[in-house]
Amino acid sequence: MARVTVMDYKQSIVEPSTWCPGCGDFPALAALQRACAGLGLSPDQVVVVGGIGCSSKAPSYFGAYGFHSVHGRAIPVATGIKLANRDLTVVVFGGDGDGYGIGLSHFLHTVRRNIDLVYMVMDNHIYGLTTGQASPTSRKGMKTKTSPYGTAEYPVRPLETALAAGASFVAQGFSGDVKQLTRLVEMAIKHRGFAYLNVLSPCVTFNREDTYDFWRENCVNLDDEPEYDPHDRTGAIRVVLQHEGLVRGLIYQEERPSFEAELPGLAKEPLARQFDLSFPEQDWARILKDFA
Ligand SMILES: Cc1ncc(C[n+]2csc(CCOP(=O)(O)OP(=O)(O)O)c2C)c(N)n1
Ligand code: SF4
Repeated sequence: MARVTVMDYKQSIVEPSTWCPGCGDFPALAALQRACAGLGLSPDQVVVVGGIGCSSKAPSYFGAYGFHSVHGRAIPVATGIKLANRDLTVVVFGGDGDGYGIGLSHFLHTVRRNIDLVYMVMDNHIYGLTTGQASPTSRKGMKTKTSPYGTAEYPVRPLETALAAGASFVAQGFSGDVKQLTRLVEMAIKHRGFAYLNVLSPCVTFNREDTYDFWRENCVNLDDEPEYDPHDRTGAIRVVLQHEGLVRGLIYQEERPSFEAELPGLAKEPLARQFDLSFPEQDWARILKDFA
């Protein structure tokens, strides 16, 4: 194949995008496109999986394989894809509602299993697609459609949660800094194991509190902290607690075998190549007819 460029990854299956102008998901998707092209990955070796939400529509806007699944279940779908063919780069791209609400248990179990996936969460602290209800990461007291007097609950704190659950890679990026975000995505793709990347990605339509300016002004950039050691889990938890989650950059990374590497059945060829998976033409036609 000819040299891969970012334009290969910009080929959208669905045009035009339904994302609002200024949505933080645009730069985050651009970072993923740049990272895949920058690493020279061929689009036929990349799969993007979404659940349901604005952010979860990413597979439709990305020039590679994609699977737009159901709300909160993107990680199990991605796990199946990865275990069937571990040669693929599998990226889950979704929202905080999708991943930290209905999908939270999948997140925790995948963290501890250390399956070799990239998980990018567009954390806008709101339900975007359903037009502005409180999400699991909405700040306590935040006024939303479902909390007109302010939310009564403390938010899920995903960075601490992932670190405490044993994550081997934890990073946080910001849609207002595509350069850093692209670098973090590249590191996440290269990491062997579950690479969790929370992205502070403003919803410009339904969240007027967590804006580009708010995050730009209030986030500590770990790239500017030369003393910070991203290989010390206790230090990572400390820095996240100290800044109440308002940090960005690589927070923690540890080398340890991925789930697939621990399974003897997957040690040789990917499963997809161990069996004949060819599918008769007439069966395709029958399945497509069922969905028509
Ligand atoms: C099982 C199920 N429950 C609820 C919904 C309704 N629903 C669709 S998207 C969504 C939340 C979207 O928020 P988030 O995942 O944060 O993504 P965003 O739209 O903000 O990118 C909800 C509750 C659904 N589609 N399926
Ligand atoms: S509603 Fe919010 S999250 Fe959805 S596309 Fe618009 S700005 Fe983005």
